[in-house]
Amino acid sequence: MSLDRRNLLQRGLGFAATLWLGGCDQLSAEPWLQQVLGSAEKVNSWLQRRLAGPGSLAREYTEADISRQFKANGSTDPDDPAYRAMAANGFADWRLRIHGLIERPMEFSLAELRAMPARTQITRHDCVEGWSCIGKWTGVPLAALLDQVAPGPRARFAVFHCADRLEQWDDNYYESIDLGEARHPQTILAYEMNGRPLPVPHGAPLRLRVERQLGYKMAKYVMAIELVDSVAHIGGGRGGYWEDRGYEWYAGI
Ligand SMILES: Nc1nc2c(c(=O)[nH]1)N[C@H]1C(S)=C(S)[C@@H](COP(=O)(O)O)O[C@H]1N2
Ligand SMILES: [Mo]
Repeated sequence: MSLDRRNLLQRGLGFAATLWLGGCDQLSAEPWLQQVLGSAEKVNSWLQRRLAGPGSLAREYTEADISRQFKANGSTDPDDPAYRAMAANGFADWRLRIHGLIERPMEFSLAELRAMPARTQITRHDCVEGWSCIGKWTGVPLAALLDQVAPGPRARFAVFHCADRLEQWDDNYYESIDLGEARHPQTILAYEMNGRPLPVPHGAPLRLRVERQLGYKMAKYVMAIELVDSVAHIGGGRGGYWEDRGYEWYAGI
């Protein structure tokens, strides 16, 4: 993918890309870079969907590439009282609820998710604001959960409902992906980061990883997954918290 945003940056902005890969450098102060990212993004969302193919894998890295510090962004400490109570108790009472257009609505405790076959991947998280960090994620492939709940024939999207709301807005964070992306092998619900239980700033106890897309797709503090035929009736109707505020729904990198 020669027009991939990563390649574009690495070729055209070699020095910046080096910094970028080394840690979590803040490049958003550069207006010209934001322009490059903005226009590349439009090309990419078009290209990615047509050329990359449903099974293409995001690049995976080695242990040596893991960022020493991984920036936490957006909500970092939800103030919802029910969430706070669960966090205080090590999430022993937390349950992931899966509902909507499925044959078997189910709930999963953290222990049940941890007992399922896991996948670990070291990937780069790219935030639309212009920073990246590399981290190691372990969790349950979403495909395995879908197999258990059995989506019905009308189900097209998985919607992730989160525990947090950002200060200035009224609705809780939410995100959605289509079922093709949901069944992609690198789409996992992660409960570990860098070999430790997922910390609260990064979305404890469970966060989505959708490795071919930008950071805002990767819902943290996931409480429920709803299978729907359309996202029109959820939130502002554009499929996600930031999508309702103008970002692209397909946030291909
Ligand atoms: N629930 C929830 N998920 C979220 C956010 C948020 O504010 N709330 N921010 C998003 C954005 S913009 C990014 S870049 C990543 C940040 O993940 P991190 O804190 O692990 O870096 O989470 C995404 N998922
Ligand atoms: Mo982000």
